[in-house]
Amino acid sequence: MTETERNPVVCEVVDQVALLRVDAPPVNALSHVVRSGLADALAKAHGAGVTAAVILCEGRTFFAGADIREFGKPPKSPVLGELLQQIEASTIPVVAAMHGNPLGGGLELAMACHYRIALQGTQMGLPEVNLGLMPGAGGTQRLPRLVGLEEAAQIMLSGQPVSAQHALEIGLVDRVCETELPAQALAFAQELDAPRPTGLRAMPVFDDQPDLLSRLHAMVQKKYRGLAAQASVLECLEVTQSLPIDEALKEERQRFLQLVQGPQSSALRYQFFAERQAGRAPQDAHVGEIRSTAVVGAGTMGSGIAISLIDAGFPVHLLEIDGDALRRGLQRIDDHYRRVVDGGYQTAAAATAARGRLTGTTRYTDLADSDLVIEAAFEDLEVKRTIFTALDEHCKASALLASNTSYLDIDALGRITSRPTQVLGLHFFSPAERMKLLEVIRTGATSDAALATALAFARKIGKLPVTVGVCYGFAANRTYAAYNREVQNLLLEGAGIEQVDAAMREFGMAMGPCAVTDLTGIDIGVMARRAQANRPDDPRYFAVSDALYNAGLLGRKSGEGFYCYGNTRGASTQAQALIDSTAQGLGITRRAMDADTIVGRLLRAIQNEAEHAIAEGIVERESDIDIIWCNGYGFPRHLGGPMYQRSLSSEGVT
Ligand code: 3H9
Repeated sequence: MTETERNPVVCEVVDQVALLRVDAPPVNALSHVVRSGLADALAKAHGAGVTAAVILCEGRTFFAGADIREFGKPPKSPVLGELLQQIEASTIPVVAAMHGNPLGGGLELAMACHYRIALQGTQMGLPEVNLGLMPGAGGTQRLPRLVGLEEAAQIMLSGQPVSAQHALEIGLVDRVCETELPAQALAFAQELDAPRPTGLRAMPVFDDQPDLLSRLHAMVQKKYRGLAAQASVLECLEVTQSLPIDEALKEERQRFLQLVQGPQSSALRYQFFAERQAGRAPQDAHVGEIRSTAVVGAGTMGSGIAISLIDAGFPVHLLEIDGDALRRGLQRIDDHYRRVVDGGYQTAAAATAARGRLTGTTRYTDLADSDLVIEAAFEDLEVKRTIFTALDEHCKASALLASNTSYLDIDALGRITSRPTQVLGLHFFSPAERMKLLEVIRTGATSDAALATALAFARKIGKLPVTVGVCYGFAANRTYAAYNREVQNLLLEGAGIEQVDAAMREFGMAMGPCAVTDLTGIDIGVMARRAQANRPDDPRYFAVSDALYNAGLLGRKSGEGFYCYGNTRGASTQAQALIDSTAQGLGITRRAMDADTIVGRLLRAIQNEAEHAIAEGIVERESDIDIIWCNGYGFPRHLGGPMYQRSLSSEGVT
């Protein structure tokens, strides 16, 4: 700790128990100043003749992990592992009193304590894999000793947190309290008479669970293919089985350090900070309260949006133009809840509670009290104009009016209302109830307060918002169209359908672009382009899609598109013949193409279009494009995104 750094750790002695309170906002990350403050406070507690010590945190959470901003910098003593060994070796029992999100190094610290008490509602875990890392301060050794190998592997490989209740059931915590964590932790500490050596329990071994290791290997191969962190977690569990704990901890640290320096962790850490930056509200903007909401349009998108809102606890009026359309929408929503309950994804009680928050209506007057209305009607400017005129007439003056349009001019929609400052776009991705990405579209007139309110709301419904400006297709569809346009160029120039898809899958995309187009339907893009005012005057422009559309090859919905979906599978010979004849008609000389060329050209297409969008002020920063691609279009997060890839190649890294 330097002299200018505030010591975030305060130690007070209450009834012979040392309370070590840490206050390092926003999330009590275990930075150097926190680690050294804790080490000093613990040493002092020992000298104060106390019978036990309790470590607890102020603010919203117990330590949310190591300080990610310190990764890649030279480590400063005490490193986390050293502090944890000091805690574990303490001659007085140490109790971790947890609330909020004890994660990563935070949970590792708690596991080095002799006892753990958690406030109801606490979510704890080892999410290092989400940053391309593995636990590096004893997590791989202490967690299996507490909860067994299978549960520990599950927690570390998935990176998913577990609830306080579950933690109690598996032995990760000793007690769960409903309220008053500090007082409860103090009382708990006073009951103790000796430290319990958690770290020195015997390590469970794979030999006692014959098929566990092979199941875990199969999982890593299949579910986490190509991910260095998950592979490393499993290898570490395997090779440390027979090592004494000190050596096992060294082995773990080595692997952790290797991962920190690796390309996947760099990309994932970049993603972590980019995600938080993308939806940042304008400074000092007033965040309004959203209590009641409405969705206009009960089609697939509208229903999905309504589900997202009611699942997050918001009451929703779902409006349709007539009773039949409304019934169909409500039926779709009921079907969704039946599926998720049957599949075990949601409890029946939670589904019933969510469904109870939804009211169907055909009357705009029912929307009078809504704080936010999201229009998700047919993609036609005239239809949307009519809706916005009605909304402006019936909704209270303070209500925000949002459109879920994918392409249309939201400035124009704002202008027909009496409140253009409160009009914006909320562009959900399909399926809206599952996809995290949300483009928040700010028009030229949207106020800072309206934007900040929409961004806060987006977070509350569990979405990942990215703020963009108004242009045809905004940032996501605009760059995706550029990608798709280049796919068509490649097909015309000689690349095969399966070859393009295989190259992109091999690169890491969740699906190849031709298969995606078949899934969404070739007609969707054709219709959108036909409605486009300034269609580029280029005969190649989506010539392949037009040819397939004219021949009735619409994709999965028609049984054939780029691929066949009937008895015969694989690329459609008819589609290939149409591509060949279109290329011939355009006088294009076809040539063989390799995977590197395909990947390189497709990435450049995205990057170039993104450059234009940034230059026009539609997108603020390159990382926003990466967030869009990784969360909207299946770009692998561990590769950082298309713009991140470009920054690597300009540095000569790839
Ligand atoms: C680890 O622990 C390795 C160890 O095994 C071994 C070490 C040797 N560090 O997300 P929010 C910032 S790896 C630094 O918006 P929420 C974040 O950038 C770590 N900063 O809040 C943001 O800053 P800003 C394992 C961090 O309430 C602010 O805090 N731990 C860290 O929606 C608020 O964050 C993790 O992976 C950090 N560790 O969610 C946990 N965490 O305001 C990562 C957050 O300037 N964190 N910040 O944008 C999270 O999952 C969420 O932040 C959390 C709160 C759930 C805690």
